[in-house]
Order: sequence, then structure tokens, then C-alpha cells
Amino acid sequence: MIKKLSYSVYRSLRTKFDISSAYNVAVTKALDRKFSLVLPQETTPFRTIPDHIQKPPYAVTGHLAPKQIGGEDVEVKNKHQIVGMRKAGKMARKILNQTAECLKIGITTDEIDAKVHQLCIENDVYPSPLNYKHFPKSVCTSINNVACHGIPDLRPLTDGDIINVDITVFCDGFHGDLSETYLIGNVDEKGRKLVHATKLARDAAISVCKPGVEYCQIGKTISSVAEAHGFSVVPAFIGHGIGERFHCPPDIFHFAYESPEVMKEGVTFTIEPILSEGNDEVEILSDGWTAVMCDGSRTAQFEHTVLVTKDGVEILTE
Ligand SMILES: [Co+2]
Repeated sequence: MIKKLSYSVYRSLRTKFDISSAYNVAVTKALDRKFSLVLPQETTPFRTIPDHIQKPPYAVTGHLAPKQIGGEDVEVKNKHQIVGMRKAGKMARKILNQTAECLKIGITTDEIDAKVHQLCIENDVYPSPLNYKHFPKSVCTSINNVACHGIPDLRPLTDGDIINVDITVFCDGFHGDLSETYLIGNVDEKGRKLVHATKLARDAAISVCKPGVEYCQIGKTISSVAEAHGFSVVPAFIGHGIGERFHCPPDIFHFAYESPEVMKEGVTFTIEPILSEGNDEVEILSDGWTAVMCDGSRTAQFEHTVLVTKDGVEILTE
């Protein structure tokens, strides 16, 4: 799951910002598109998690207690925390891989959610998105023009869809977070290129990380790969520190900017760029979550959780 960039920070880093355009503009243009334009549909009731599974503090109330918010310091993980992060990352990967096996034309995103939910229960872990700031499901499923935070519903996957499945698990007190974008049936060439370039951008960014490197090199790398392939970076969503908390410092921007802050050994964070085939502006729909592209363009996203090591990074969700 991805963190929303605060508008004030966003404005201080970028001059162009437009979130006001009406989404129905994109909808009226839908007929010109070779892929299906996705809007939220009806969904099923909240699925519960058995009492014996360890839950993050927000699981019952849906909101974050003050001590889970804020704090400016970037935490350097100790040995115990690193062991926990490795385990959570591996578990998230295992559940994503098993979920991916069921992706095919006709399956609904709600069925994907049911699968993720069941796998979490079988593995004694909590699906971190569930009730995080009242998110109603156990996984985010974001198709075509949905940039991120799509809520699983009764829409079946259609030939030519590209779908991001974003899994986070809370495992023995630690969160592990990753996502991938999958091709459903016959995806046109531009869609396939978008998915490929997004994965390249994430992996290129991972490869520049090591102690002493500025965090802004991540955004610079992602934006140069995106540009080289003719795509834009969606700046409104950012990677995040992760550990006992789902989202914590540092913020990881995916666009080009300048900042002197450098990486330290023992820090864990996510890198999760969203690339668009069109404009980079998003709108959040009235459900409070679904982030759609204002111009109706498709997006892809790939995410890993990484640990900064002595001379590079360890990918915890590989
Ligand atoms: Co994330």
C-alpha cells in the first residue's frame, strides 16, 4: 500500500498541481480507448479476521493512535527488527505469488480479495490494508486507469486489463509490503510497454540505493527511466518507511527533486513508483480511496520493501 503525499509538501516540490478536473471528462472519452475504463462497482461486506491472529493497533478502530503517526526520525532497525522484517517480506511475497495464480479473465477483484484474506488466515498473518484508515478490504486491486488503492468489488477482470495487486501483511509485529502489475489476456503493446517500463524503473531505483546515497537519487532514477520510455511518473503517491508501523519516515518520492538527506544502513522502506501513459494527475473518488487518472490514462505500479545494507540493499520482498 502506498502513502499519499501531502499537498503542501507536493506544492513545495512541484509547481504544477491540478486535482480539480472532473472525472466524468475521462469517462466521456472512454469510447476512444482500447481498454476498459474502470470505475468502482458494488462490493461485498467486510471480512473479519479470527481473534487468534495478531493485529496491528488500527485493526479494530480503523484509525491510527497518535503514537503511530508522525515522528520525524528515520529508524535504524536492530537485529531483532531485521529478522522480523525479513519474515514479513517473505510472507507478503508468498501470498502475492499464490494470489497471482488465480488471476484470469472473469474473476472478480472481490474474489481476489477473498483469496488474499483466506491466505492470510491460513498463514496466521493480518492483511495490513484491512481497516487501515477504514480501508474496507484486505488487498488493493487497481486496474487500468485506477492508479492505486482500488477497492476490490464485483467487476470481473476483462481481456486486456492490467491490474496491480498490492499486498501488505502484518506478520509477528512487522509489515511487509509489495505489489506487481499483471497482464490479463491480450494487452495491447502500449500497455505491455508501460508495465515493463514501470518494473524497470523500480528495479533501477533499487540498484542505486546504498548507505550515503541521497534519497532523491531514487526519484531521479525513476523519472529518467520513465522519460526514456515515454511515460510520466505519478507524483501524488510516495514510498514510505515501514516496520512495526505500516507507514513511517522516510518519505520516498518517485519524481526528480533535490534533497541532501542520505540513506543509512539498517533503514527499511518501500519503493513503489506508479507510471502513467498519459498525464500525471490523479483524483480521489468519493469512496475516499480509489485514485483514478484525471485523463483516464492507464498506470502500472511495482513495489518492493528493501533494507539498506553495508554496500547496497537487500530486497525483503523478492
Ligand atoms: Co507501500
